[in-house]
Amino acid sequence: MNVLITGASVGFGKEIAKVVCEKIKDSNFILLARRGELLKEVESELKAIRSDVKVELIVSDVLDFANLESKLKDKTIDVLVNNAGLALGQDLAQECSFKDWERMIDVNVKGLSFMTNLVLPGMVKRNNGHIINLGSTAGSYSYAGGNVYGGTKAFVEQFSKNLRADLLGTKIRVTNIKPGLCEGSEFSLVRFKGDKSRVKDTYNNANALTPKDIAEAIYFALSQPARVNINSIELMPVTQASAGLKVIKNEL
Ligand code: 8X3
Repeated sequence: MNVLITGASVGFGKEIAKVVCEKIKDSNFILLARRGELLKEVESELKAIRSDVKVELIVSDVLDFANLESKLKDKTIDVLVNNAGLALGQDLAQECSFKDWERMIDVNVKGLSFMTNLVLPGMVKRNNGHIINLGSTAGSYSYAGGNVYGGTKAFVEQFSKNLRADLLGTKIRVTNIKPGLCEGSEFSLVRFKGDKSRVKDTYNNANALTPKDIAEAIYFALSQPARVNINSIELMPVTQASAGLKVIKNEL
């Protein structure tokens, strides 16, 4: 089984590779990310888990379309994990920079759509494949500062559902994984642009999800019998919930 993971150098991507490598004995990997040195470390970790695993590394941005097209055009991909994505900022919409919004739209929407568009025809031709998209609870629930980030993840949700509609009659499966608060990746460090105290505040005493929790959810979707499509898995730490609407009681 050939598994292509984007954003594979750290965090969720790395953990997904490790869990799948360990639990699916015939899994081989194409790991894609911008940072080659970190990818090499993931490769070593996978080889330590299973010495017979085949690993190919592609050092690229998911937006480098020409490079990815040439590197991936002849590959057989059985599983595409669209993991690359980011949040930039958690400010109120009126205070955000459009550059941040644009980057989130580029990676989370354009990058994910491009990878899917590239890999899907081969899957359909072989009548085999599973697309795992990394959505978010932020695509289903609103919160202040979620603005465009949540919007891109709502795209992932609807895109995943629409893919299922288009793929009806094939054996290809599509799953949207929607994590809530998760610690142990670079997500918040990127979101808060290196501000470690905001990262600390975010996770302090929250007992948040871990990348392993996300990877195990993905393994669950992958390991179902071929007749079962897990449409989505939404997971939050027990300490997090959508806690209803609120009213500000003053005169506006
Ligand atoms: C990230 C989940 O709660 O930080 O996708 O927005 S949250």
